[in-house]
Amino acid sequence: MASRLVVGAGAHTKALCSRLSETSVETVLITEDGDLAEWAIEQADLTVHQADPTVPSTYADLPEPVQSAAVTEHCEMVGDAIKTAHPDTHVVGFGAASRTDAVFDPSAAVATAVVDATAPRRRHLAKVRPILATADDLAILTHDTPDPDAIASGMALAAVAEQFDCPAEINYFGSISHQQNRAFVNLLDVELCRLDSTDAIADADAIALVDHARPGINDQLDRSTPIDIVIDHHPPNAPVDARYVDLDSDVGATSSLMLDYLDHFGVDLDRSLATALLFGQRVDTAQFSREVSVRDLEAAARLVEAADLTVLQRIENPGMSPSALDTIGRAITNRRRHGSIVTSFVGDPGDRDILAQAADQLLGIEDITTTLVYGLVDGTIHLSARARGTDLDVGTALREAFDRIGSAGGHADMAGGQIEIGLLVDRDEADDVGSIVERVIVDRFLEAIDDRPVRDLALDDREAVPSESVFDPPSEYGDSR
Ligand SMILES: [Mn+2]
Repeated sequence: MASRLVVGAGAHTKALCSRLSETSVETVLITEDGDLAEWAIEQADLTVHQADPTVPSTYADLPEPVQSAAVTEHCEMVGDAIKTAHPDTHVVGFGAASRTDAVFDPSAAVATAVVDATAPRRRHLAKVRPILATADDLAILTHDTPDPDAIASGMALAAVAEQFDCPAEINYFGSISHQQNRAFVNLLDVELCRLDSTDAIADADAIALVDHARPGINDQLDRSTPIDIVIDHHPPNAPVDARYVDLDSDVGATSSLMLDYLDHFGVDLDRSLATALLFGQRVDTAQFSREVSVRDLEAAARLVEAADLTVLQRIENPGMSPSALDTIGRAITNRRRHGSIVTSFVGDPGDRDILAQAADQLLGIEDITTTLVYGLVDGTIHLSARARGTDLDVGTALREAFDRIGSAGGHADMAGGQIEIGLLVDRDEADDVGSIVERVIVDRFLEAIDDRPVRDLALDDREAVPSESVFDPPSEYGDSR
């Protein structure tokens, strides 16, 4: 069996032995320090030879291969002695040494660790500790109809709370109906509590919002509900009020932020949590293509190692129900083209999450940059819009078109909304609901787009976008006078 040597004396060498003996390679301590040797004899995973480390004969009888050696003192002499007995051993010397294979500087490593541990982000994370350490229990609330990022973030926060012996429950309003999300919750056995009223969480000692930031906005809480913890990556539209607030829009998913908490509080990243967080990231960043940052990718690199990729594959390819396929079929058949925009009314989609998939699907049509798919469920019109390869901000377009008669908004490239049908249709027109809905929705949407809400680019970028006039025909063709 291959072995690794630790050579030296003192507390520093002792600490090193403790750490290395936890690894799978057999650790052998070579020391002249009697106290250290005595301690080492008591250790189960450690072999010790009390001998002069500076002479080759000390190493002569060690069984091959001696894979590596960490030398904490007299590096040059010890290095020579080891190399004489075992020329292939990789010798790492602490401090400067010309005859070792690699140099390790413990004080630099400690300094780096101290800098990391006291970085602004770490100092901020530490502030959630008193809340979790003193709460009797924690109600974690996702946004309505939670997406994988919200659910995974809830799971991670619950794991952190448990570290503080604070029982935590993940709650949501709305439904989990998207096939992938259902597969996610089922395959990873996620415990979630669906709420019909706010009573259940009103009793909780502490409340945390994940993947959204304000009570009553995208959840069913009263707007005045006092909130203890907020962790979110969306830029807020208004000030956020809570005892602990972590708003960080540098990342593409709340799941990326949650890995910081697991690290900081030393919570074990188990397989199902890693799989959940990776799925949360992948969905929110559209497979790492949208609003993705280095921090997301660094977190993803670690999650990939710990996650169950077979389960992730099953979650991401759950198979489509026949009725979902029918709805997408209707979205394709009923599509209406307006230049580079496609709109489609699907009637009752059965499941409103299919609207988003249909809107994605239609975006695949040649020369189409913007799609709007909408349907009617229980007297409410649900809308889903997508934009790609255009400077149009579809979230703002949807808000401008429908916010007065319902609620609508979202990102520049993906957005959604809801409108109560009663606001659009009189009772005596009830026969012709479909065509009235189509007219009102399409007219308002196209009108809002005509006002062209562009994406919020930096001013320089915005000026660089070609103006419409570039595409006008030259005047000699258009003007005959
Ligand atoms: Mn998110």
